[in-house]
Amino acid sequence: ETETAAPEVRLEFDDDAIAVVTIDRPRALNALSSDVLEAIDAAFDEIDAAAASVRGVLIVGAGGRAFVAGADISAMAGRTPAEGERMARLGHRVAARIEACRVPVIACVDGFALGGGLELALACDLVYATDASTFGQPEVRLGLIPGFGGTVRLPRVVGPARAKELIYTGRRIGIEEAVEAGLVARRFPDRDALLAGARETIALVAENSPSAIAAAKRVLVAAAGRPTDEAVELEIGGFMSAFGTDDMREGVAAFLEKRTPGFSRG
Ligand code: CO8
Repeated sequence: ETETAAPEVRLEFDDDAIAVVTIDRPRALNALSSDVLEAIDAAFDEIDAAAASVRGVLIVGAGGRAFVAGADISAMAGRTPAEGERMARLGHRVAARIEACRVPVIACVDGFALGGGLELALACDLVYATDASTFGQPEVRLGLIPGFGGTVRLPRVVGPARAKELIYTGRRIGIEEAVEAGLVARRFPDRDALLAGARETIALVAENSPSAIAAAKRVLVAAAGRPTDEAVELEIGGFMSAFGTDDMREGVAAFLEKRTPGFSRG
């Protein structure tokens, strides 16, 4: 099944119940125009509607050179602060959609992940990338600052010192440094290996309880950046709720009976 959310963003549901969101605007290195962001948002409407039959989501960039080279710079010229706010809020809405998605979302980076492109990747659960990838927050070179979560999520992932260094210098880092910084969870020699690796991870996750995965993601997202006592309460709430699920009864019974659990889908 192939559906078109918009010409520049494709959503496909493949045979492995994986939703693939392809940003296909190669002439602008897949830069995020408002239309592209709206289309990603719409793609997540469809993914959420199909939730019970979707095991995970991959976000990829078309064209072979870029994941996403940032927000669309040509659309920024001459814009007012109010328009800038609208752009940033739209970007944050997309990030919130990704974080609210019940299944894991993997950013499959092959090429440039810059500015809003890195921020899009940071909103995903995992960043997998090829050796040909480069990452950076070059906004200050344009007289801007990150507007789609870079000041918020980057320091959580790489630590405040390295985040400040990246945001203030705007320099690009390669795969080695990105892995070492904890930005990239796994590296791959090329795009095929990247996509195969991402699918393999989704398949491994899908062996587990969907309700438990969704609950773990909800707690991880909600707890990020919260004080320890609040984060701990969120975890207790999620742990407690799990005791009321069929999946918990089934998972524990299956372990004790030495058999494979049969979890409910979605
Ligand atoms: N926006 C629009 N067009 C772009 C962008 C972009 N971000 N990046 C590249 N393009 C276009 C180029 O203009 C060029 O178009 P054309 O062929 O018509 O001239 C085409 O893509 C190919 O790019 P280059 O010729 O520049 O290719 P190079 O190989 O020479 O360079 C680079 C590749 C290094 C990636 C270079 O294109 C570059 O520096 N791009 C801009 C990167 C950048 O600054 N990104 C940050 C943008 S600001 C941002 O993301 C703010 C996020 C917050 C926004 C709020 C939510 C949306």
